[in-house]
Amino acid sequence: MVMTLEPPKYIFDPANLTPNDYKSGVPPVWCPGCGDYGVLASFLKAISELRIPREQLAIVSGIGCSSRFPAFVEAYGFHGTHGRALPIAAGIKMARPDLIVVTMGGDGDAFSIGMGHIPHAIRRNMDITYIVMDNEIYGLTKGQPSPTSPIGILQKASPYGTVERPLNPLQLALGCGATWVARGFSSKPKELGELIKAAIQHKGFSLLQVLSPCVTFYDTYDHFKSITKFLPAEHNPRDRTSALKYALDEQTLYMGVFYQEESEAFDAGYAAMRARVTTPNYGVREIMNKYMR
Ligand SMILES: Cc1ncc(C[n+]2csc(CCOP(=O)(O)OP(=O)(O)O)c2C)c(N)n1
Ligand code: SF4
Ligand SMILES: [Mg+2]
Repeated sequence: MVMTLEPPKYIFDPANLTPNDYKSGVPPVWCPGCGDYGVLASFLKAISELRIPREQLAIVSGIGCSSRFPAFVEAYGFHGTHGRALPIAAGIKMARPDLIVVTMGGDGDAFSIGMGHIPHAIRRNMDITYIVMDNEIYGLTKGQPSPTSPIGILQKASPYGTVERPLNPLQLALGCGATWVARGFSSKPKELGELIKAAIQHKGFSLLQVLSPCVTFYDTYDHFKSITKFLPAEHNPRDRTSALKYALDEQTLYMGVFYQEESEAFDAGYAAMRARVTTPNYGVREIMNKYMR
């Protein structure tokens, strides 16, 4: 008797996807009203519109409320250690260059403990998307100031106000030479979804800062609504100087693609280098004979 095997249920038709197809079934545990819900909804819509097969997507995070993200998406997920999402993502991308690798996390995870990894991810231009959900606070640990908190912020851990100036993530990325830099807002889900799609489609490292308020420890909804604006049409995203000018504006938090440039991603250069290494004259013994005398 010939048996016909039914395809496993987790393989689904990538031509017919909805955001719900990417829900893992694990209900998000964020506080009601947390901006991260908006980011999740925009993300699910973006990946369904890009028709990314679930087995082609890897989501990597560190630690924080926002870093719980991989649990809620039906894809490969890696909830890593605090600040180490980028090196984990880089390792995954090196081992499986065919995967779409998206790193998610918070401002603390990215710009405090994880800060050392960012300039290197940028200069390598690995094909990784980094979505930083910036609530200007450490949410998970109950409201300590983060590197993006404004000066003077009053919190339990800073009862007399902080004296440190905030870091500007877009200035950092542009200054390090990033090939794709943008800012979105969780309360603008349609535009945020488009930014997520563009970030994933960019060949190289993309940094998307998403303003995503923490309603419990530092509710910035009204502030962000009053200070955000889309980049004007005359801004040319291929002009790094113009991008920096808008990134440095302290009166307005501009949203949109600040900068984009097509240049060789790490993966392509690395593959070409490997092809040179594996030629017969470059076996381990030959290399040792040549260089290790
Ligand atoms: C090595 C280490 N140091 C400190 C912590 C404590 N810790 C967990 S999450 C976090 C900050 C999270 O802030 P952020 O990345 O902004 O995420 P949010 O919760 O705001 O989304 C800290 C300090 C930890 N888990 N591991
Ligand atoms: S503590 Fe803040 S960041 Fe964390 S889930 Fe609640 S609202 Fe969101
Ligand atoms: Mg945070």
